[in-house]
Amino acid sequence: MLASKRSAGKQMTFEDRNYTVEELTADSFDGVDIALFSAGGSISKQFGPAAVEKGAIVVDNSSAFRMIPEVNPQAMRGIKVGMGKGALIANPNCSTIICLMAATPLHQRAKVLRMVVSTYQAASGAGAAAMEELELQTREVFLHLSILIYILCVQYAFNLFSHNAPVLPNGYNEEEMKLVKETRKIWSDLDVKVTATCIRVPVMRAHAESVNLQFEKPLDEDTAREILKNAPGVVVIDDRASNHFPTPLEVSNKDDVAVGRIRQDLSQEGKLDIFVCGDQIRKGAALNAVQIAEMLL
Ligand code: 2RA
Repeated sequence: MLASKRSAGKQMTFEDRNYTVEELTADSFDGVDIALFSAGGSISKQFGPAAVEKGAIVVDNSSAFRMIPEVNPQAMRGIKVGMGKGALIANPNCSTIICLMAATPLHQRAKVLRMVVSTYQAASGAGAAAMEELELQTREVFLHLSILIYILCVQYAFNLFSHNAPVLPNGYNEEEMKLVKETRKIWSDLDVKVTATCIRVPVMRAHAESVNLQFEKPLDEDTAREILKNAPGVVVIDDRASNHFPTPLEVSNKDDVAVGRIRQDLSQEGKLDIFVCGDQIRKGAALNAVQIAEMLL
């Protein structure tokens, strides 16, 4: 386990085993087969190439090209531990992974021409501090200390706001443009039209996404539901009679992405609406990276 000099020496426990954090240096990768990076883009840029140079296969949670095992395994063709040279494989952004886990099986059947995504992203996507902030603020609001929040900081509790990523000259923020660009990369389709609106919501760790899909070939809702029921890593929760559909709480701490509200778009022929929920920490980041690493063995 590698980290900055400041964290070196700390003890971490994972599955009842203790690990001592070591300082990350360019020499940290001698004899390493697989290196999981999740320390932000600048660290990946600085140390990813050094790790590849030492022959490690880097699975990176922040960089250039993107891979979801159930969606585009071909992106890893020929990359294996012991092949005698390193490689760099990147985890897509969490909102992209969760969206494409449901949209891709439908795309593979009827080719998506245009995708409109509205995301409702959990605090976990902004890090552990944001989760602590949400919990603290929620307590404070109930303890009638809310005036403190309005003075001090962004209110997560009982509030939602446009995603905290920087807004670009085109008016989209970086989170939205990741969905646009990564979908085209992962589907190897530079023509697919994607637009997204990413919102941060007062939910701890699972993202929700409303997705409208326009297809090249006809695809009815019953066929779409059957495709999704058989899609790897996806569970269908679509019970209209009891109004039971995916919720962030129901998918939290679970590996599968849940999809429901599967229906024809009544505003235009050839379109479907779906609603997707997935745990941002698991399938949105850590699980996807570990699945990539497992494919390398
Ligand atoms: C978010 N993209 O803001 C992040 C998760 N890594 O939710």
